[in-house]
Amino acid sequence: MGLLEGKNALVFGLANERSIAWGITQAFKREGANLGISYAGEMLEKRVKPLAEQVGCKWVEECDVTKDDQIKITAEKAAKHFGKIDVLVHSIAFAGKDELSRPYYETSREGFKNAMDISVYSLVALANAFLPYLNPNASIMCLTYYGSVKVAPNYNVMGVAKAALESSTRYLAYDLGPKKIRVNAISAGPIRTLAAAGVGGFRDMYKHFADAAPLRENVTIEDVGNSAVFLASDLSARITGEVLYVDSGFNTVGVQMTEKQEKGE
Ligand code: NAD
Ligand code: 0WE
Repeated sequence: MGLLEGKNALVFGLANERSIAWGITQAFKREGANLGISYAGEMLEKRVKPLAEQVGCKWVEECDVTKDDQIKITAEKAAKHFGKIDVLVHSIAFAGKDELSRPYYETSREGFKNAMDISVYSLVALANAFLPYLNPNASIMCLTYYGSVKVAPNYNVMGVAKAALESSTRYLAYDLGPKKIRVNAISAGPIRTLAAAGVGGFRDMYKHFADAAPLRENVTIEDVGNSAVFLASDLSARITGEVLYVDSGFNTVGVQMTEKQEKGE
């Protein structure tokens, strides 16, 4: 028996087979969930539809989370197709190129608003719109990154957005707790996805991560998928408002040294 047998799970933020959303979708499928997939932009349709087919997903809807009307329509369509929803995954973030390459103090008002709107407010908007259709014991989750807590060079406004996303996770968890709906965040280590492509210095940061993390390994979308199964399932029944690190232990290390330095060579 799969851990998510009979649960209706919606995943937002699938772009391609490298997406964290894809790792989560596949893990949910393995555990027996009924899947729904949402993506943004017509351009992604030809990439997302074949992936949805691979996991036998019949509900594939386009939804730009900056549009209140699209979110509302998507929630209504989901309710019509699934009845009630048990799991909602938010795997969405965006900041303009300038915001991720120029110094943080040069962040424009528009760039700041846009990053916060897509990467933070969208979780609030989705929770609100889907609330009437969520089962008791439902689980909502989002994806975050350590750049919310400590400075990750160039992550800039995204770090500020992730701090707000993690805080939103706690406030949503507080509000929805009495309804027995849980809200958590997964803080993943760096993964080579579309959102990481073309990020200046990502390659070196990715390599450094595996050298510095206690487990000495990079994180995969499969790793994140498995942790998402835990947060989606009743195994995590009393866990809410939490940030779960899936990062090979990287965040626990305060002073980083190379093996040579450790040995005093
Ligand atoms: P990805 O590019 O595959 O996914 C990001 C998704 O956001 C895309 O599907 C994109 O279409 C969607 N999106 C952007 N604007 C949108 C909008 N207006 N409406 C709806 N969807 C929109 O990259 P990913 O790395 O899988 O990112 C997924 C999540 O994981 C993000 O929240 C990201 O911040 C987080 N995360 C990524 C890493 C990493 O290293 N890749 C690490 C930790 C956390
Ligand atoms: O959350 C993310 C990705 C966020 C992201 C990435 C991009 C690149 C392309 C949001 N918006 C955009 N917009 C683009 O135009 N990560 C955790 C991956 C990531 O992104 C970084 C990182 C890491 C790690 C950006 C700068 C520095 C480090």
